[in-house]
Amino acid sequence: MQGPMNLTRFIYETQKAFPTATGDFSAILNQIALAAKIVSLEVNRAGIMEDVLGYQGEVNASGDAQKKLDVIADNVFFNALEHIEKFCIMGSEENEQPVKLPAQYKKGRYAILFDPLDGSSNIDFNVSIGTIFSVYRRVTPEGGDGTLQDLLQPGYKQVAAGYVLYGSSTMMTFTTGQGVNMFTLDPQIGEFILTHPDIRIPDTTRYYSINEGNSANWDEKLATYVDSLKTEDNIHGKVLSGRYIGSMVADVHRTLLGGGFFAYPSDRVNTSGKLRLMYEANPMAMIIEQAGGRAIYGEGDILGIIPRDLHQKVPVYLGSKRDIDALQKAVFGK
Ligand code: AFP
Repeated sequence: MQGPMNLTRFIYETQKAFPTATGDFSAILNQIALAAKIVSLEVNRAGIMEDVLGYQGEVNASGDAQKKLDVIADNVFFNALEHIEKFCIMGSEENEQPVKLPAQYKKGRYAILFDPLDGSSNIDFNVSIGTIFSVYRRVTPEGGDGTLQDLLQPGYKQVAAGYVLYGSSTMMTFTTGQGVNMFTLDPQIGEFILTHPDIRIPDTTRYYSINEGNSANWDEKLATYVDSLKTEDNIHGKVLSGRYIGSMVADVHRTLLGGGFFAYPSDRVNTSGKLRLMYEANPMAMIIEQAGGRAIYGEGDILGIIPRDLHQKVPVYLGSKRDIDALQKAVFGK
């Protein structure tokens, strides 16, 4: 009998297929999985902790609790990754500046960016949230500390990207440039098990995903396109259902498995949208493209953007190739 394909075995077998592999990625992915398990536990306990400590109902309780979890998750990821000597510099959505690694550790060949708890305003409502990560090969000379230059690379240079979804189950999805694989945490044994190998984003869908609360500020062409999804006059030839969680990891996860598109466009108020290029858009774009989909900012691909700032925002439209092709043609004339 073949045992379950747990994450460690998957990494080991994938590594065997590349005789020149150094094992760096194995260490990185295993430590990300460890951090994800710890954050998953914290997220699951968040509601109880609030009740037990009697914070509920206090004016700032929700805001504080949410901030606390953001900081906890940030520390958990940092602590899991700082000592493995695979990185030369880190970037966290929680920190304005690049994060240097402690002096006592050797500096490695990679740079990592992570958003430790994306969608955290949803915590109060027990809605799914997630962690997003993105890995680059360093471009500064090996040996010493990395710099901003190692982090500020275009998305097509990512060597790995992934997310962890803390939902009704905890799932870890990642790509190292050879397709996308998804693992589900078995809470009984504390292991991530491969449940969705080599995911391909479907061509057909029942859904579209965008915050229609902002539609009064949208470009007219986008409004017209989204309206067409509520009639049969669209590429799917049927009325679609709107699904919008407001937690990018959860919305992209559904899009990856269920097709269609997820968008956070620019509008008259948010002229570059809301999502961060380095922490949210690039890693999700790599995953979606590796699964056969497309991810654009408008006229061009997200992965081609030359970044200028660690926290810069970018409009995002990603999903099934057919849907993004149609949206790009209708809204951006390309
Ligand atoms: P928070 O971390 O503040 O909850 O923001 C989450 C997020 O960056 C992303 O995960 C969502 O897709 C997006 O914002 C939702 O934004 P809107 O609430 O404006 O729709």
